[in-house]
Amino acid sequence: MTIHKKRIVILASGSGSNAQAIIDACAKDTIKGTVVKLITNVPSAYALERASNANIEATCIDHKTFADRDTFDAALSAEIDHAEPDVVVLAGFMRILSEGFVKKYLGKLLNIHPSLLPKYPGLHTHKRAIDNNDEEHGTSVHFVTPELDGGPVILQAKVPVFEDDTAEELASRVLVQEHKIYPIVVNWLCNERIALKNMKAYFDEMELPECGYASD
Ligand code: NHR
Ligand code: GAR
Repeated sequence: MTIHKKRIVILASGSGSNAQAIIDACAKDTIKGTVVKLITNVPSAYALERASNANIEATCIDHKTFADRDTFDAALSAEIDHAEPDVVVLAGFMRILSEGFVKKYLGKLLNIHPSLLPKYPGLHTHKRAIDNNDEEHGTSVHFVTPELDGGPVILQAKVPVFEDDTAEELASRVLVQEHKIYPIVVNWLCNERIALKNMKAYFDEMELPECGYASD
């Protein structure tokens, strides 16, 4: 049987180290997929260079040049659809997406969020974990639904928080884990082992618990 590689589009806003981890995993065949396009909303995002270095089509759709969120989302969606993706990956993508956009890609759209969801949806998660004296922190890969960072969790990874941690130190400890778990989950979606049904995440047809596959 021929396995058709899934077509992956990555959306990023910054450095793109998670995008790089996914690009590398595709190159090594640990993800049965091909990154066909990378799109940023920020012209200076280093993610664009990473994509061109890997001979992947890279485009910027600068949200600042659009009158409102809906026209930005429409342009973004048109650019994505051009690539005919099976999987759309948010990798450090920093714009909230409209309900219409999310519904169009429901079940194909993944995000990695730097906290142990449902803790700390939204921004500044590392600082919030430190300010609350949390002993552990981490990252969550989830299906994207219209509720911001509220979609069902597929996999999480934990890291310790040390007493004199700065937000930057904690962020880089979290990133190391992100680079490990995101390619795993992207591969699961490429292999159709995970699915979104009735806003719940399933793994091999089994409903996943609130904290995803590796919950304790
Ligand atoms: N869109 C929907 N509908 N649902 C989700 O779960 C989404 C989403 C878009 C992005 C990533 C998310 C994260 O992992 C994500 C999940 C940006 C913001 C934000 O407030 C919040 C969460 C996430 C991404 N963005 C500001 C905005 O006005 C801009 C902030 C900035 O540019 O620095 O869009 O954390
Ligand atoms: C990652 O830690 C990701 O979880 C987080 O930004 C970083 C991006 O790093 N995402 C968000 O905060 C989304 N709001 P990268 O650009 O090097 O992949």
